[in-house]
Amino acid sequence: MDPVTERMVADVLAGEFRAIARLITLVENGAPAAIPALQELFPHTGRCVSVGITGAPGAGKSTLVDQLAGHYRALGEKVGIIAVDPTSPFTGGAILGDRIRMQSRSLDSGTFIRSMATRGNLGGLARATADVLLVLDAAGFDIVLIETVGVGQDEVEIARTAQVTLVLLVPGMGDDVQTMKAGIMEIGDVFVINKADHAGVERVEAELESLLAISSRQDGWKPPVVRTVATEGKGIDACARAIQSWRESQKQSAFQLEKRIQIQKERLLELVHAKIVRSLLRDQRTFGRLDELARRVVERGIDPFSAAEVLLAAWEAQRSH
Ligand SMILES: Nc1nc2c(ncn2[C@@H]2O[C@H](COP(=O)(O)OP(=O)(O)OP(=O)(O)O)[C@@H](O)[C@H]2O)c(=O)[nH]1
Ligand SMILES: [Mg+2]
Repeated sequence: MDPVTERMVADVLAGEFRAIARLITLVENGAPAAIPALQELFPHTGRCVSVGITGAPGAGKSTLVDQLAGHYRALGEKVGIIAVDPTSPFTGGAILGDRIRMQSRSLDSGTFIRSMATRGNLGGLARATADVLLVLDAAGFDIVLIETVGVGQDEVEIARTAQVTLVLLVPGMGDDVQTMKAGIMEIGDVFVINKADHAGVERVEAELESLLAISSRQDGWKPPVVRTVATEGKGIDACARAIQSWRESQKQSAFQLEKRIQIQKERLLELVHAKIVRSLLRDQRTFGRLDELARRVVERGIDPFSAAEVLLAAWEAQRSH
């Protein structure tokens, strides 16, 4: 490892924010220099708890994250916050608000806050998030809170990188609970009804409970439902307790271990996939053939399956040299 990377790794292990930020930028940009650093850091990981917080735009995720951060800070824990997709059209207006709100937190040396832009590449972002978690874990953070906006499949992927996922609902969603079912209900380990100071709490809670009653999870966990008023700090303790009880229940769980192995398997295949593609494209001739083949497929001169075979053959020929 070059001395610069070595120095950075040592600084990350010492918990230095500047080094952490620098390495995260490398991870985000997919810089090859990040790999040896992550390899070096990996043996120092495995202690940190990651919590995904997801829900509709404006549900109060940032406010809740801020409150939870305060809760864990009061217990003396080091807290990392990752806000994913602050540049989405939904949140554009909230960035400034987030900044102001989180400023008090960021002055505190025990809290590290980082925004991650999606740049239209959510698959890559889920992977990058996992690597950022690795960095923060190695840097000695006890808990990392990951805020993701939305209810789509891509957010599900990001949420899967966290150990426990909180799904935020708000009163007045009506039938939305039903429509949310497909994407997000399965990933919720804890359901939080935020803005419990608004009318309609009972209704959304009843709908949620009835949905939860008919859906049984393979791991046998019954997701608790917690009410919060994030702006007033109400229900934060209950929220933290729900996270804690989930953790306790999963420690001994063989199912949970299987799930983590499954996720790891996908991640390893993604890495291999990315590496093969990179290696394939590194060869200028193969790269040139990609252009040529794509054009021929469009012109119907070759079918895409055969074209893929041609590329793979070129890659294999290149490797055997
Ligand atoms: N009345 C009430 N307002 C709340 C509560 N929690 C958050 N809010 C307000 O709801 C608005 C949105 O809160 P945010 O925390 O920015 O919500 P968010 O889910 O992070 O929003 P995006 O990141 O834009 O998707 C803000 O004006 C908050 O002050 C709550 O419990 N009760
Ligand atoms: Mg937010």
